[in-house]
Amino acid sequence: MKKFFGIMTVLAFLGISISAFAADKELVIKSTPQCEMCVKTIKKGLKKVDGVEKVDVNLEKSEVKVVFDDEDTNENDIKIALTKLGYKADDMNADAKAYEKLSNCCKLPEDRK
Ligand SMILES: [Cu+2]
Repeated sequence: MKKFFGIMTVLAFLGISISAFAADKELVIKSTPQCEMCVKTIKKGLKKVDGVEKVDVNLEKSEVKVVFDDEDTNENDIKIALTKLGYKADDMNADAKAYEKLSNCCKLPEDRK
């Protein structure tokens, strides 16, 4: 029984120290959203990434703000996920195929037909 409590104490201590390392982080990415449809696409798409907790898209500033748990994901993975939706993420280019599939209004002004 004494041993059991010993193990429980160690487990509880580990649990506390692990949760102490996991922190919510905020990331602001320069991107290329054009309209409300993009806002929806980006929010829906990035929320599918494990660890992403909050997504805000600022159309005026062309910024995507993401709050994430750094235990489950990282800045690079989030940026890659954004490019796979068809949008730029800082210096990373949008995935060409995903970009091609975007609605006309969601493409960059110079690419609209
Ligand atoms: Cu759009």
